[in-house]
Amino acid sequence: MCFYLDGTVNMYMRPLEGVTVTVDLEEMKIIGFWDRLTVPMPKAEGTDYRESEQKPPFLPPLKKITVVQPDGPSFKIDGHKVRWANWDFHLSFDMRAGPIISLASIYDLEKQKFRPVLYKGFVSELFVPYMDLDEEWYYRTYFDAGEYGFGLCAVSLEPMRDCPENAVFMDAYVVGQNGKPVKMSQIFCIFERHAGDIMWRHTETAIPRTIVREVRPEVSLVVRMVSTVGNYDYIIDWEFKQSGSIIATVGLTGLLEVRGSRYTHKDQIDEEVYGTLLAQNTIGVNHDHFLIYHLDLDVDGDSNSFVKSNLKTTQVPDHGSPRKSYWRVVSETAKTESDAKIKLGSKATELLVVNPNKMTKMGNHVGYRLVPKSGAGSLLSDDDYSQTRAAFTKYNVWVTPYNKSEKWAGGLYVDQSRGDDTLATWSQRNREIENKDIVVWYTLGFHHAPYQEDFPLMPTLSSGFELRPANFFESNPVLKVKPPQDVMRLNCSIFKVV
Ligand SMILES: [Cu+2]
Repeated sequence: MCFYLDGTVNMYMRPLEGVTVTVDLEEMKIIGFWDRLTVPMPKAEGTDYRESEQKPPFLPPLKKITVVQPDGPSFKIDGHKVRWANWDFHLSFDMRAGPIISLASIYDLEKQKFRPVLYKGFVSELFVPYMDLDEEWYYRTYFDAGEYGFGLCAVSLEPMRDCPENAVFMDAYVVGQNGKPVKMSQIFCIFERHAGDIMWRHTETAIPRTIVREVRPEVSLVVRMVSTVGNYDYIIDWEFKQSGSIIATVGLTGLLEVRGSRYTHKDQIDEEVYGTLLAQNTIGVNHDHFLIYHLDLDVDGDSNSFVKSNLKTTQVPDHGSPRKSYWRVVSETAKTESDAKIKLGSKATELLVVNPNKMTKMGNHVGYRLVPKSGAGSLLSDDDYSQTRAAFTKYNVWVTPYNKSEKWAGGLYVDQSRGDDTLATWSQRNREIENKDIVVWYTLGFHHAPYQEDFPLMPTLSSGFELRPANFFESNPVLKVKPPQDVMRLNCSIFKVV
């Protein structure tokens, strides 16, 4: 393929469509040329490029600079307001939801202003049903936010262990049983993450006698809370990237809920035990963890639409091309709530929230994509009592018009609820959601069939989703990020094994 190179090495962004050159790589000669828009050309004269062997690139030696962030944190906290890099958002604490991220907006260098992205985001409910029918187990279908208080179960974070050395901690306050405020210390930590990942890179090896390499390391900001709801520890992270992405991650660790058993070996088991024999007389019971996030996106304004972009396989008629098939994007704007109920995994779909009133210079609607990391949904039947109460797990994605009373997906009063005030019941009204202030509800699920390594305390298992700009910026917003000073990271050997 041919690319326009004049003055740049960024060849792949400047293709010359329709021009094809055939090169014999053994001979290193051009043996054919075709411009499909004009009359086919005869074979070109061969040109020998062998003399143009590349020389190794010159790379300066790494400088070693000790101490991470010697001048203190790179972000500012003013009350609930957090300001870091190109992001600006509020962080608050809720007894039921834990962290609430609101008014998140990102600075657009080209437009020279902050543009809104996420009006409000939080964990609305958790549902943890166990798959054991025994009398003392069948009712274990926990709603960790509505029944226990996901925020109320938050625990103090340990510096240097739960959060890295550059973290700043924030306290939270709850209402005590006597109505007085009670301080919960070190509930949030906020830190800049240098995870060793790559923000973007390219090595251009196709230019004769030259190697061009540009790399930018990823640096992001993380807000973390840990909620220990009984046996389980949930690590809740909200991560902001300079590229415009917001990544929500939940890590599961802590202790399984296990049942005692007479069995000491799998061969002895001759009945349904609802789980895995993890150790002698110990069965880890099968269960799920579902977290539903309330995501009130305001993509460049509060009037938004939800778009499903389906990737459809298209068959090519005979002789149309040597290829027989390709896929194309077929977009569909959801008109009402029923159009936006999605079970992930059934087909290739891109999920977008767009602002139909704002376009890029190229004419694309500005938007944000919801990129899920897993698509687990409830496997329980609709007439199962616990499933009726947690009907929000029926779909991974729901979209509703904003309604201030619709905050808690399992209902306002969850204890002994009957499922008559859930996201699923509100959504039955099938309200219009096009070009409105909409809320996306995303159900993140884990099916947890325990394994022996989960015993006695399970290593963290994570999942999450990404809210990623989709034609929100005119081009890559982090292209002009400067390469940072080389930084030597903290030496792990200071953590001694005892
Ligand atoms: Cu689990």
